[in-house]
Amino acid sequence: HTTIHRHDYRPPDYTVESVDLRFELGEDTTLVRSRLALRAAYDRSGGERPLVLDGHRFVLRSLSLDGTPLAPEAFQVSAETLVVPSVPASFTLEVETELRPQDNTFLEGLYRSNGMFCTQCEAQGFRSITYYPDRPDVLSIFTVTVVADRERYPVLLSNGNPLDRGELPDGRHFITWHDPFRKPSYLFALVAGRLACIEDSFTTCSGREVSLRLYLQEANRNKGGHALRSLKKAMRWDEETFGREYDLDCYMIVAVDDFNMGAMENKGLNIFNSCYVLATPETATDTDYQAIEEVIGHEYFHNWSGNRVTCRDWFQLSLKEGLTIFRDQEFSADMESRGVKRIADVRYLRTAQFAEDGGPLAHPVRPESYMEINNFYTATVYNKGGELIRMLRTLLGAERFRKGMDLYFERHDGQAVTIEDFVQAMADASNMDLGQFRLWYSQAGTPLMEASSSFEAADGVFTLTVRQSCPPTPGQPDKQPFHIPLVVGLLDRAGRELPVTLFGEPAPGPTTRILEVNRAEQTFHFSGLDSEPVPALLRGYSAPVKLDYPYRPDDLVLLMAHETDPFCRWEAGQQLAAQVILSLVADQQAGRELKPDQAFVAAYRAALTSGEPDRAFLAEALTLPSEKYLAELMPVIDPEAIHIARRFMIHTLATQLRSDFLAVREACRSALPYGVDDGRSGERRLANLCLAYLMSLEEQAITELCIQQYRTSDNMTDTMGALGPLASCDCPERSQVLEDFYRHWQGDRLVVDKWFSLRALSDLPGTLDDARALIGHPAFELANPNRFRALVGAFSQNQPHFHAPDGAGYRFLVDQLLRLIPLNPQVSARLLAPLTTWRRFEPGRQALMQQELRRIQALPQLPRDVYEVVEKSL
Ligand code: HT7
Ligand code: ZN
Repeated sequence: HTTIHRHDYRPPDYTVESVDLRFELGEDTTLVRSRLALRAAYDRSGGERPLVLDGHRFVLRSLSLDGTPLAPEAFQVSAETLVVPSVPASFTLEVETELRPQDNTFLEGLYRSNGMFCTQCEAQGFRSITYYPDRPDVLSIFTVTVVADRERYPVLLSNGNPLDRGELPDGRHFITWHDPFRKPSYLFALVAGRLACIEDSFTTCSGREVSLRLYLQEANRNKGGHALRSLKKAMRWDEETFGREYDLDCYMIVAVDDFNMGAMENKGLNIFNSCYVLATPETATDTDYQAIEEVIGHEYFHNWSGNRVTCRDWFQLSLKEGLTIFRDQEFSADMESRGVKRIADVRYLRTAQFAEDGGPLAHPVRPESYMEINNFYTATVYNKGGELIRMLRTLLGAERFRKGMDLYFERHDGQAVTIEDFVQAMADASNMDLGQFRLWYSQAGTPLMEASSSFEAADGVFTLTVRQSCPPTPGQPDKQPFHIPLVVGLLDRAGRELPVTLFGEPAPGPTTRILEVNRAEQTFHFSGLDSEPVPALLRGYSAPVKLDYPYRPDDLVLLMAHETDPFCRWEAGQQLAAQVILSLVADQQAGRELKPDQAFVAAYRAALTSGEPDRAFLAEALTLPSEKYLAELMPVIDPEAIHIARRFMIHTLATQLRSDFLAVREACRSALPYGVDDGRSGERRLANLCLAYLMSLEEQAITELCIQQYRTSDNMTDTMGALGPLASCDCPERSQVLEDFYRHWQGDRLVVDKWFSLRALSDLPGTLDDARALIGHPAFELANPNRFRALVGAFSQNQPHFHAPDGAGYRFLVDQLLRLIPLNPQVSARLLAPLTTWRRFEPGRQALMQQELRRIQALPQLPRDVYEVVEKSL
């Protein structure tokens, strides 16, 4: 397996002026005829260069150049390419290939899912359909004819607009699609099947009517309304926020059950994992509804950030993904509660992305090399990439940032460009020097900011000193200082916001301000202060860093109660909780008795009974830091001690605040029927959080309350709110309720996924045995990524069980991966991630985790995806 380096990039030798594809879809074999109009893009006076096309996993049927079949000696076929050593400057190449989509379990290229044909071409799936320069900087005009049996496949779709349709002999029919926009092969899509369609329309800001069509299985016809509504919201939002209008006459979305990732932004024809489309109140939780809105928005926003302006090469992946993540986060923030959305995004970044940065696969937002590009669809490229865009907006200000976006789209519409082109547009539009900022794209690792302060009472000056450093990462032992926007505020002891006046500036300054940190150590002086303030640091989580400031517990309590920025207010509570839990972890490790921390209980009670009107925010504030986040804070992770300490805290709070939890839950429950977007999702969340705390008491009366909620619930949010705690409850009712749930929902694949996950995530001692048994359950499907993730993926997130000291959890994961690797290497490689963090554990677990990685390493003919992850992590 070879490594590809960013610096080896060369422009393509041949470009494709146009491509005509004809698919004859069959039950046994599928025939693909491709006609490429190719043109040399280099100066031929310096010598002729061979035509090299990518292609694999199909049978080559015929090959001709300008209408004449190529003699066998005129071309060479290798495992991954077709080489034609001598070609004219401009010519037509016709290629005929034969495929077996029904055998394609990799789920890339053309494959079958649930009786339909569909495609997934990003990043390099197109090459398993036909020979092609399968790279994002070759843009072409596609015309696609799809031929299939009319009865089985009444719906035939591809990108763009329908051009022609008709009947053919033997009960077949065809439709020809034409996409007027030049696009790279990774944005090609095709769908054929017996599908229901729900329709709507959208009038763009310039008055054009766009037909919106959502295709799904007939049985799911009633489940697409929310996705379509979300699409219309996203289309309007992009016009209003970024001035971006949709460009084709129709926008199609297809839901498929077998899909490696979340969704795919193919031009005019998005293909979605059905879990990001289908929802009814009975089958989807509030969180599912929000995720659907976000992913629908994400794929729609790609139409500009990704499709109209695409990536020059895959090292530039964050150009489209970081930017689009930022756009979808902002969309969701505008649709929901901005503060709560920011907290959720920070939570994800600090668990998933920080773990990447601290592990053997750490890479910069713009990687320097890869073996398998599919392994680089990571939280670093996506979410940290999104944070870099957010920092640019903070540094430039909203107005100049928008000017930069406009300039970027204007300059590069129709092009395949680089991250550097994006940053240059931002620099040009703002006249800012972003030289140092560019290091964020090239240096991996999470910077640490250590802050300290002092106060001179005599002259009322508060001094903040900030030191930044960044730990070494693979291939990058030393780091240069980053350009970091540090947004700060100051509070007095009564919790009032103070003006932030930099020494030497006229008073009073604004109540929040952006400090630009760009050296290894920097000092800021704030004047005009009567008493020592409490600083609110990193408001809005203004940079993806770890911040260390020696807050005293009473500072944190003050920030929890009074800070104006929702992130900082939430973060104060998280820090306080983390301090307390980590000291319990130390007690547990030392064999000391665990004792309640009364100051923390008091602070928590104050929050619980504060009457905070944003119930979703309150739920976030009352949720203890996750086991994974706590693990991030420890030099050597002890999953058992973390679990015990966190459970002890939950039990302590539930014991001491029992009546408060009951009262808040009661106040948040409503007799009204559930409504999507009824404005009560925050209340449901808080009520269910209170129930989860109360269930830790293992009291019969509470268990009955929980079962009653399960039985009377009219929506999946409250059903799961009851089932989650029940799944971890050692009570006789548990198995009845879980059985009842399965029996009721066995016909709904997405709900059955929830059932598998509930069981895999249970706290109870028999969870590993249960997970093993579930592998043999008739509803378990090895080859369906959602199902595999629901059981095996969820189990690997169950910290105490996955990290069982005897290694049985690791063994279970690898036993299942050994079966999945031959079927789906891409999904297998992603699910290996929890094992790659072995260096963070004590020697016993380290050895067990490595041993399991070696079992995979020993497989003959390891696929490139898996090989790369295993080799880099061992
Ligand atoms: N751009 C899409 C990425 C994607 C993908 C990548 C590799 C293999 C399968 C895949 N399915 C979708 C999704 C997105 O970020 O919008
Ligand atoms: Zn994306």
